[in-house]
Amino acid sequence: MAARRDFTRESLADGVRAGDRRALARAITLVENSYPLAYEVVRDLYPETGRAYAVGVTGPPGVGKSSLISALVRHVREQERSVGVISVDPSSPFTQGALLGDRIRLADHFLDPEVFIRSMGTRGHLGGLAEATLQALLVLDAAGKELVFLETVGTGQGEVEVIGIADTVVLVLMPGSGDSIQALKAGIMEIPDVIAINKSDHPAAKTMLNEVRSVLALDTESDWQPPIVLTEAMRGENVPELWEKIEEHRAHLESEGLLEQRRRENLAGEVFAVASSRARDHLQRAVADDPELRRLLDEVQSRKLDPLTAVREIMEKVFNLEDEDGTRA
Ligand SMILES: Nc1nc2c(ncn2[C@@H]2O[C@H](COP(=O)(O)OP(=O)(O)OP(=O)(O)O)[C@@H](O)[C@H]2O)c(=O)[nH]1
Ligand SMILES: [Mg+2]
Repeated sequence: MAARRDFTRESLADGVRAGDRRALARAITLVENSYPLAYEVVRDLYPETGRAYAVGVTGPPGVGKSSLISALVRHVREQERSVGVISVDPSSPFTQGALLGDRIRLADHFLDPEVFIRSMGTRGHLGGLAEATLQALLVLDAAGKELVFLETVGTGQGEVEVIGIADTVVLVLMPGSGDSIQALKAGIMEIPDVIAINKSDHPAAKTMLNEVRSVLALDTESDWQPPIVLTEAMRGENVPELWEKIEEHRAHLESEGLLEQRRRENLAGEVFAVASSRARDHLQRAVADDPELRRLLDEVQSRKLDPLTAVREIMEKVFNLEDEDGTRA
């Protein structure tokens, strides 16, 4: 899927600006495969972004994130708002694999020209999923999507970079998501802005609600107490209420000037996340390609050289860095 003849840097950027589906699809495919043209187009579009509101939806596998997003999309479409959905599946090596399940659940919206849905797996990204997600979000933003939902599977840490660009983060749990409760309690998982306990048709939903409440009660300092909504995505139960809570969070951020602050922090975080991921790749490649650096690793493994000395030498050689390895007195 190379950049085809029919799109140039200018025509692709213009197509995205006009919200043209074919241009959008092409731009995101290029983003996904780290094509230089995608980089140039996002660079051209970037000054026009910052208008879309990004809602991150995270939670353990199978809790109903896609189903809830589908229901939320239905709800906001009644208000005539244009929507983008990026569904990120870090466990899927193939985009197609990631697509299949979500396709079925989001299929209701495929005929709606104001809804653009895209799944992304890990294939093809040189810069990792955080980079691809950020770029895809910027493309949808430039295309004038008012709302963008970012879905990613998460149990605490790995998803942070993907979801870290969201303005409002919704954590979806279901009866039986005990591990997530533990992760919240232990502070491994960040407290989200809104919590949905989905599959409320399940008999243990109320128990789950109480458990989540008791964990949140531990935090009395924050000026925003995350609301908890019991939902049933399949029947659209309490979906308007969930959307209302998301809107309330947005209003909270906007009224206190916190949205601007959060976005600045998110963008800085993304720059560091992407740069770190690239630096790591560069380091791994450099070590793999350099027999002398590989020998340092061997020596550590055979206990001839201590790890920090190896780190120091590798950093010096690969990044020209000295004294950055914590070995200072
Ligand atoms: N009983 C019940 N089942 C639900 C509800 N919401 C979703 N499901 C079902 O739960 C399963 C998983 O739903 P998805 O929306 O794919 O969940 P997900 O969190 O996006 O899953 P992954 O993306 O694979 O992590 C599907 O079989 C849904 O039909 C609900 O409210 N009640
Ligand atoms: Mg899903």
